[in-house]
Amino acid sequence: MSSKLIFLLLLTTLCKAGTPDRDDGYRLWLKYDLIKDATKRAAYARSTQLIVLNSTSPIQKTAAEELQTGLQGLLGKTVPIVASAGGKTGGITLTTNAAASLNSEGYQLSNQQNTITITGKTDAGVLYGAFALLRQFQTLQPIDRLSLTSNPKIQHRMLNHWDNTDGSIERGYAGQSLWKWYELPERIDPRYRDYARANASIGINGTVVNNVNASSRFLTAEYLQKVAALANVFRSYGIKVYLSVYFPAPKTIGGLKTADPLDPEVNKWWADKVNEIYKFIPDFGGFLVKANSEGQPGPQDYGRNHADGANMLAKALAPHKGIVIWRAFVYKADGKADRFKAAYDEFNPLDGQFAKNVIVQVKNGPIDFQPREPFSPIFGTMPKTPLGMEFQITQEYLGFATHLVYEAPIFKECLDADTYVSGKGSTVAKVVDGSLHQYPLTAIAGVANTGSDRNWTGHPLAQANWYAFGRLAWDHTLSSEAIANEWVKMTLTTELSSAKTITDLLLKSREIYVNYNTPLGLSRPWTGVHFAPEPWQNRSSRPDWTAVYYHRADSLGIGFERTAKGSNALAQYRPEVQQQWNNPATCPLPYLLWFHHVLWTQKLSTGRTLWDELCTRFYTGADSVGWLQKQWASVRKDVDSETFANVAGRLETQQKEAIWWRDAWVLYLQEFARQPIPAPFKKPERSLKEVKELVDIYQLR
Ligand code: BDP
Repeated sequence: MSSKLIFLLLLTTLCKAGTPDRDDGYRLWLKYDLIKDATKRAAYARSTQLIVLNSTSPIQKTAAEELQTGLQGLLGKTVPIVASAGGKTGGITLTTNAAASLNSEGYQLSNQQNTITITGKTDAGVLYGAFALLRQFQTLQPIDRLSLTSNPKIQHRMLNHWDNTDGSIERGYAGQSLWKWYELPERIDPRYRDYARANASIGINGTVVNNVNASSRFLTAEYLQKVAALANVFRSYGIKVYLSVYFPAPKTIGGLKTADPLDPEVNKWWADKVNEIYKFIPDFGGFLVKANSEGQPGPQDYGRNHADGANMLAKALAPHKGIVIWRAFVYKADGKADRFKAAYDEFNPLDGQFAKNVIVQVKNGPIDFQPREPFSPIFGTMPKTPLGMEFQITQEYLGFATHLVYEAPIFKECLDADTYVSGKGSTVAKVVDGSLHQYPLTAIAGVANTGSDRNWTGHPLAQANWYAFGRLAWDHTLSSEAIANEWVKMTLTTELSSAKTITDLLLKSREIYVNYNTPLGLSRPWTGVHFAPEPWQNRSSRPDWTAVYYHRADSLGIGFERTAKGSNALAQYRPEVQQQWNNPATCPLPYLLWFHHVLWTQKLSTGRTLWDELCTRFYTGADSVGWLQKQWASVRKDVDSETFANVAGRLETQQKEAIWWRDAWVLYLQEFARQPIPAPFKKPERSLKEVKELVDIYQLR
């Protein structure tokens, strides 16, 4: 071989090693690629010569092994796990200390004379500490003076999977269910462990494995064995399993004539069933229940209320320390009523009536995971009932897997909202973390966006949403920006300027989406696949499942009047909150049409009329997708080629769809507003009829 050829070959290999290449996204944020900077590696190597594990706890063993795996990749060396340091310094010691001033899952990291100690009060604390330490390395933080204490603010940090027995996922956009029911319990897909690792690394400690629209089959012995097999994998990662239950199961699989929660036989059936579950899964977490909601049966079918239903299940679970998570997502098929008010109206009168091991899980907004909603008025108004938060990570209303929407700002907007229930500063976060009302039980759930796609979430950047949910569930005071930046560095690139560009693009993505999809407080929760807007949709089996019910566009204006002039839903909030939203002239624009029916010709604080402002938002929103594309193109050199191309392709689709959605709204609304598209924007190239056809084709797919 000529020396020239050898040189060329060498050059190609070097270039390949230097440029990230072909990453399928499977490893998520736990990539552990070799840290490029040799000085950094050497600095880290000084304190990572040993992993000292002096415990037989399976969770601590997991912690040690995770550290070993992580360090192997990041530093390129095998770090031995030993039972004792034998007087040597320069290692990592894992330890529990029951007296440590930490809460039960918190951890402390310290580095003294190049010896790192990870302290937890419990084994789980040690595991979270181990991942936190790895995060320090992955994000290239200095560790010589490491001194960090962190406690989760919420006890139950959970994913809710809306997965069915046939492998489908309700509102899932990343393939089929991760759980291969047909292979379980005999075959354990290695992916279950990787799922658990990812969750544990961000502090998630519970998983509801099946859909809230639950099949009774999950309560049969056949399925309990399958669920137990999953629990066996998750246990050493500190994760408990929960099941969604079908309320009439005593009838469907128990052979009883009723599922009345006050019936003694029904009570006995549930008690026996729960005992059986705990035989299969000794650390089973409990039940999640959707009842008397969207056609699901529940206690009201027997003239009982939600508390009766929840308490009956709670009684069965209490001896095993299991909990009931009862959902507040309810509304009746009443076209005259305001769906906004339904959950509060049903649940608020029940405050204080739930058993001790019940937590009521409330969606962040009063309607249904819209791109922007005001916080649910239930938060803050049930001081005697622990309230858990339900966020949606899967992008049901956020463009599925083709639109980029980084969700931390959605979660934060709700958590940071002030309920004013005990004066200024009574944020939703303080309700949910229990600090405001001293709730004995606290919980936060995210409806998962995971699936069988190789990269777990379909859109590669949607991994950031799973990550952000976990980080905020642990500590809601973290900023959206800090979380995004951390995720980018762990997942995509540690090159500072590209990491900053991607962080910035993530942070702006939600507002861009809102602009071309639901600006100024529009919403679109009507029935269907929930992808493209169909503002013309006016027929459905229920009036509150039509588009026109929500936007209320007419020849005068648009928006849902929820002040005293309309449904008066605003009265469900504290006066201080009402004051912010009550007056259309001062109501913040993002919430305007949530609460007011506003004239097309009304001048807004921007100086434009409502019609012009709507158009401006629709058009600039759609145009901004072009900006996202440009930003993404600029990071090409620092992002691996497969991920780069994957995101670039999706952004291209997003651009196309954003224009289509903008056109759907403006062309439809123009028929009411009867005004031209304001300059400098150009009339859509297609007609309303053409847009409708496009949507119809999509729905058929
Ligand atoms: C809606 C979804 C529906 C769910 C329901 C729920 O469209 O598929 O079953 O919420 O949360 O967002 O129960």
